[in-house]
Amino acid sequence: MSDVDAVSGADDADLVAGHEDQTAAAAAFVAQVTEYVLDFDKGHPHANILIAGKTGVGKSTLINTVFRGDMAETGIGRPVTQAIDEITKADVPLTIIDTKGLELADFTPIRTDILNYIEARKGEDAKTYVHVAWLCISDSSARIEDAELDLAKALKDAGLQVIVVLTKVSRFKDNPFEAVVREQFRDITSDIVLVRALSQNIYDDEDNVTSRQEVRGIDQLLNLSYIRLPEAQKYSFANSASISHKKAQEIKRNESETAINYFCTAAFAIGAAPIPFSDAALLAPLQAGMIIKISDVYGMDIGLNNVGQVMTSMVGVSGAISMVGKQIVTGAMKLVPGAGSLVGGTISGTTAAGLTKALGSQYASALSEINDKGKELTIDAAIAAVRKRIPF
Ligand SMILES: Nc1nc2c(ncn2[C@@H]2O[C@H](COP(=O)(O)OP(=O)(O)OP(=O)(O)O)[C@@H](O)[C@H]2O)c(=O)[nH]1
Ligand SMILES: [Mg+2]
Repeated sequence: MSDVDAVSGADDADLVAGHEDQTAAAAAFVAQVTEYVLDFDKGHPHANILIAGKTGVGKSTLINTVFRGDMAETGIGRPVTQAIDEITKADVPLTIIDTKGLELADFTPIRTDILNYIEARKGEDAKTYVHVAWLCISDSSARIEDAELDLAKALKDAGLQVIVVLTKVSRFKDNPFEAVVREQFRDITSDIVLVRALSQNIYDDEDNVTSRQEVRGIDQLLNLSYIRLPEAQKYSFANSASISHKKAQEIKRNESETAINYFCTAAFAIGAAPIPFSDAALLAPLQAGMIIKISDVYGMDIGLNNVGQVMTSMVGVSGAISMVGKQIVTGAMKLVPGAGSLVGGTISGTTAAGLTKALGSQYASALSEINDKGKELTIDAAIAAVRKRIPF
């Protein structure tokens, strides 16, 4: 019998606690997990993206293609001024600042609106800052308006990272309009991205479909925006991206690491003064919080009700999550080579962080594996993938 088995055997008594104790323990567990999740969210606020461009250039279409949840269609638009709409959607940690009016003859009042708005958001809190702007220009327009150049310059002067997005692009290589845009915007930004947010058929003169142009360029836009956003907003941006894009999968994997590292640091702090193994349940709410935030970044809302099921399935134990904290940690030991023998029956900060990292990494790998196979991310699929990785 290993040390771990000996220790976990001694804890079985916990599982036969009375029903009332279980309810109270479950409520306490939920409260702790919620606190961990809220703390994480505080440090990883919404990503804020301003989008500007003449009417009909494809702003809404682009938003729906890049992000999950059909943001532009199904999100809630809050009109701030005549020119500005803030679009948000529950469970997508993103604020789109949709602006309009760039085509108007007198653009001046709108420009003032936008700049005042950006300034006001600076005043509140670093979390409300708008850092990145997508200035959309239709490739087919083949000309650049003074208002577009003027707004791009003003946004840059206001401290934003301006990305010029050529929309509805047909030809990506040696695009003549791209060269014009690069030249005209050279003093403002070199971030120019060509996109096609909708696929389209190409027809010959007999109206037969001769070929099809697929959605393209979104990965470059995702990549550039991700790079340009401040660290704190990267997690939310990755979370909000539609998983159908290759780059989105990559940044989601990256940001699941951000979540894992965050919770490992918290676990290390708990074990900084080594905790007796009997207190191992202290780590379970934190690890549950981590599983929730890893799920979130993949756009999967597992919620407090299912997190226990996912965790216990990972470590081969069963029972109410609130009552199996120690068993979870015991199970997690099996994921960490060498952690099986607990020196003096205590968990050090390093062990606590190691266990947490092992759980998080296995879970994130399971999710990205499901995604790589092109399967839908569901809780059942996640549990099945986790079980396959860690057979008990
Ligand atoms: N073929 C093709 N059509 C596109 C593309 N992007 C947008 N469209 C079409 O262009 C039209 C306008 O797109 P929207 O996304 O509504 O444009 P918008 O910039 O949001 O327009 P406003 O909200 O009026 O300012 C729609 O019919 C879209 O289907 C694209 O990449 N390719
Ligand atoms: Mg629109």
